[in-house]
Amino acid sequence: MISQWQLRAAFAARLSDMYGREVPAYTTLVDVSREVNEDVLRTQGADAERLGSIGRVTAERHGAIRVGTPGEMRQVARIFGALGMHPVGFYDLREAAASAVPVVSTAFRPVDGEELARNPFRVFTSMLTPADPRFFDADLRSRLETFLAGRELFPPELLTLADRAEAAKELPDAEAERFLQLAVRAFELSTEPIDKSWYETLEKVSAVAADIGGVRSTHINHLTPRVLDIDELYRRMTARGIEMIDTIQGPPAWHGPDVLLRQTSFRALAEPRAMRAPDGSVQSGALRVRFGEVEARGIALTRDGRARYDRLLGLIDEQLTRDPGADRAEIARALWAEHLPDTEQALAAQGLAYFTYRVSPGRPRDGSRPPATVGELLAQGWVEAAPLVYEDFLPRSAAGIFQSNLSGEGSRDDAQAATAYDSDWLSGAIGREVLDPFALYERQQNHSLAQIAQELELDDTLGRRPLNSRTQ
Ligand code: OOG
Ligand code: NI
Repeated sequence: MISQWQLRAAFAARLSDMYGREVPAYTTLVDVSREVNEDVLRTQGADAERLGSIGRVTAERHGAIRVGTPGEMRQVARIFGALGMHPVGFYDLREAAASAVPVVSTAFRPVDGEELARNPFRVFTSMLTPADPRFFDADLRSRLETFLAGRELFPPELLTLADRAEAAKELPDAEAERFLQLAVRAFELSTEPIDKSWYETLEKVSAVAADIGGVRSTHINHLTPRVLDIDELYRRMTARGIEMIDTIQGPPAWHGPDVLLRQTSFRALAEPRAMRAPDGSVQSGALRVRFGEVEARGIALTRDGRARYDRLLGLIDEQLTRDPGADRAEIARALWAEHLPDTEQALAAQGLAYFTYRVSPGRPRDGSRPPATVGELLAQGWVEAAPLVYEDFLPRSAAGIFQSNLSGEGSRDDAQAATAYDSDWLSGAIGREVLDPFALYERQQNHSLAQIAQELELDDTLGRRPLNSRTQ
């Protein structure tokens, strides 16, 4: 029998093999990431593994796919459900992007600590919004919806096996093998000829719309390894002659703890694709739809911490508007130093980041009673904190990744009212609850606090009240 996490790990590994065969620069990215990680481990020792074991980090990948309809989204959810991955978070990239990115998204990922430690494979999954009149007029919308309704992304056999794996949380060896083959095949780039004029019609509105709705299949568009020093990775990739986008997105490099997520990418390479002309003849064309991305992960921020991060992004924008020639990273570093505490202890004490706590092996054993707040327990050496790694994505960065790979701006008519989508709408469309990432981190943190309360015979509200308060 192959268990759910083994299926997930095997799927991630096979997808990586497939992508490496098809996109050679990805292999370079993985090799350089491994070298950087080994160097960081050598120089930092145990500290390098503070946000995940080297085993986890080396195997860690996120992929991205795009689908066209709620029905396709429901099918994707069944395939990822088989792998123990659940929809987490709602991202509205229509609003986060300046150019035409007509999609809303979620990320499928494992949600509990043990499963994440075994293999945290996640997939950023976007769904086209043909009903949004800012991008699609009534005629194009109806042609697009008809086209999407007529395609089949996933064979019924794959979906049946997926349901079986999800229900039993495992599959017999032969069925697991078949499931993995079919699942990897579903995310390969298709060789079927593309209807050139239809593709180009959509491309005028948005390259993303063409990538999703201009073809009869879906594909992984990037597969992202995790690196422990993304600035060093950027330097080494550039030295190897691979042209990266000009920034690292997300928080700046600074002297304090890494928080959230930093990402950078290289632009999609032109790949030969068969195109069918209106007269029926098939010619060879080229499309840029698959690119490379790499990321460094930091500590998960609480709602307060995240609000501060978002406010800092706003301040960076303001300063850049006042002084367009200024260096973005410099501005960001200065703002970070001014507005974010630069130690894990301070992030914890101010309730800005998530940690799990455990009773310290070196706690006082002189018969004294432990203090009643987490802050005091930490300060007096009764408990230790371990940071929770950020397992999710950032809408601004995601929009930046989409945009860095668009050849044109596309078009969008902001005089039209947007069609509203939110997390509840997406839950209904998928038929599964889209989970709130903050609630998941909080649950992990509170679970650890409840355990401490039990071990130290403290008031059991410890896990349910603010970190430095004595009563609820
Ligand atoms: C997804 C872009 C978002 C990330 O890492 O933020 C993403 C896409 O291009 O389909 O993967
Ligand atoms: Ni990505």
